[in-house]
Amino acid sequence: MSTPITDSRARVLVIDDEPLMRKLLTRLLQRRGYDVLTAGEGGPPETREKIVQGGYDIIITDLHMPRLDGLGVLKLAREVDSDMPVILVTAAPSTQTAIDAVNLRATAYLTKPIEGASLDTEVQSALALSRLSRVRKEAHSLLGKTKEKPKSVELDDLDLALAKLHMVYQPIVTWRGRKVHGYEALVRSQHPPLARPDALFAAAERHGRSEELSRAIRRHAIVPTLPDGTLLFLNLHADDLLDETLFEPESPLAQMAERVVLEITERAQLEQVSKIGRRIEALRSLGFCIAVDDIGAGYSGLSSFALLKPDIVKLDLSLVRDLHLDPVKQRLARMVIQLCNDLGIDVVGEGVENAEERDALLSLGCDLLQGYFFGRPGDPFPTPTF
Ligand code: G
Ligand code: MN
Repeated sequence: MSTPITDSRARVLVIDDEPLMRKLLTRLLQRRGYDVLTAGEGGPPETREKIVQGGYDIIITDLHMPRLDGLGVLKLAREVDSDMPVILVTAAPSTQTAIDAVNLRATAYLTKPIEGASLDTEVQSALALSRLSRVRKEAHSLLGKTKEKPKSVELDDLDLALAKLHMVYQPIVTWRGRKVHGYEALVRSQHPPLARPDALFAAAERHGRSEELSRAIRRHAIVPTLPDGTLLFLNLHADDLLDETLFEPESPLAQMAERVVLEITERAQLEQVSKIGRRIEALRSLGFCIAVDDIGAGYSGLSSFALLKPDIVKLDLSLVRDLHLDPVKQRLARMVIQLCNDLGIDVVGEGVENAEERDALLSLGCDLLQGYFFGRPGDPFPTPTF
């Protein structure tokens, strides 16, 4: 007699284009006490429908199928339910499909011929894991304040994300000059779970690897093809100010310091960085310009002006959004811009999405502009539209 499974009558969706494999898997699973649904017989539309309909606890899918293959199934399943366990089976394993499977968080990657015992183990642990994540989700929505636990696979995710870093560049234009003033370098990763910079930074921080991430960003940001006459704007994390390598005169970044603006976000907890004034001075004497980023995002008011004595100030996009419609925002922006004019500080308006916001900034005396209206972040180096 086969071992009884704890979760009796769990439902398995078996997807395979070969009738014989479907039958084999079905028999194997039924003998172990699972209910089995099948798909694959009617081609992709039918398979898609069955996946979307739900009514199963786990998917076991063949990898190589015409049109909708196993990775396509996995992608679709992730859209339907990000925690759905999906086991891929293949007679022809390859490194690339295994990597893709990891990136899409496949639960397991099994090679045919399938052994009953290993299938059993995989299915049971997959079901337990998905139940666990459902319980956690429920607890989270019930209690509201339970912190998202870092996923167990996250360290692998972070490694993959770091291996797949790249930079995109967004133009900052001078309206008066109708030309590019500089490019802001923004980090991206091609590893989907950590593609967004905020997720990436949070994961790096949890694993104590912020410094490694920041160094990788600085390495990647420098591109020899930076167009003549333009500056490179680079975001710094507050903790980067504690990294000695940032202050090394022979570093590739310092070598081009005269063309680099280091952006320090106003959201940063700068008070916690000791001797901050001296560190900023050291950067300045290497030739870097300093910008305060995200002014108006509402963290520490204007105190960072005194601390950083910036060369450039960047107005947060929340302040720019609908600026033409909002007298309160206009007043705040006008104050910042006037103050900066008096101090000889350049102002960049960020997140400009339409002509009205552009004109509102121009009328307040802000000539340096950045936003989707002029150009989205892209491969080095996008040409803006005016
Ligand atoms: O915090 P910081 O200003 O460095 O962040 C810039 C972010 O704003 C980038 O992720 C960039 O993609 C985004 N961004 C740039 N321009 C626009 C815009 O016009 N609208 C919106 N919503 N986001 C923008
Ligand atoms: Mn920035």
